[in-house]
Amino acid sequence: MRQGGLFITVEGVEGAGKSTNVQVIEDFLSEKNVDYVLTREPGGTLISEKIRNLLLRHHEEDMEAITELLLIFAARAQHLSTKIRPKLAEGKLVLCDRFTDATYAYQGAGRRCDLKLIGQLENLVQGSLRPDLTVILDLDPHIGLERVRQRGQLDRIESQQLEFFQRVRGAYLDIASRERDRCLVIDSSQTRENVKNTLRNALQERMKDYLNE
Ligand code: T5A
Repeated sequence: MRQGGLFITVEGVEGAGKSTNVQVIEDFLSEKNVDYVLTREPGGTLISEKIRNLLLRHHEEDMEAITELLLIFAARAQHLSTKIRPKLAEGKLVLCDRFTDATYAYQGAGRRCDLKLIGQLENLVQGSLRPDLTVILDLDPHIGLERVRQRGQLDRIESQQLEFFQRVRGAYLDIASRERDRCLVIDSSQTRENVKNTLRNALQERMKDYLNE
């Protein structure tokens, strides 16, 4: 891994425990005295958060898949220019709750948008920037959706059918099997404590060069 700025992303289906485990990663980084910035997608800046709101709210008219895809990349372009790139350039570690793997999983596999088009937008908006490390919290969407339902009302994307989330999960696992060096898959069906310990041990191993340990 390169020294200085480091880009870590966290992914998974709904209810896989991203928020729960982003906190585990933050605790780990704080213990190691790493200077990090936490952010999220869609969102992370004033304008990108407005786009997030547009994406997650229910509307009286259906949103076209291409509209959703372009809004996500619009939010990402703003986020990259005003936050992610500047923070990486300062040498900070950027921890981002979801990034472009989510676009391949949700818009690509879920909504069946053209993967080639997603790749073109990725290159246009990101240039060569890709995450250094991606934590994929893997969970059967049956369990994930049940966890989310218990939390309250479902947003526009959470309201999709189970098959949609099965395709999303499959896409994440495909990405992980193609990019083993970048992706770290954690079984999120374990207890919170076991997920936490597995994740901490894996981070310790994957980040030892960066941490100089
Ligand atoms: N999106 C995003 C796209 O479609 N394309 C894109 O390119 C991008 C970037 C918003 C939405 O945007 C879509 C995907 C999403 O639908 P989000 O806010 O990150 O993205 O969406 P959520 O998946 O809803 O994220 P949350 O943070 O709300 O949910 P989490 O992080 O998956 O789950 P968390 O930690 O809140 O846990 C859910 C519940 O489960 C419990 C927790 O306590 C909580 O109640 N839990 C466990 N229960 C039992 N055992 C465990 N091990 C547990 N871990 C957590």
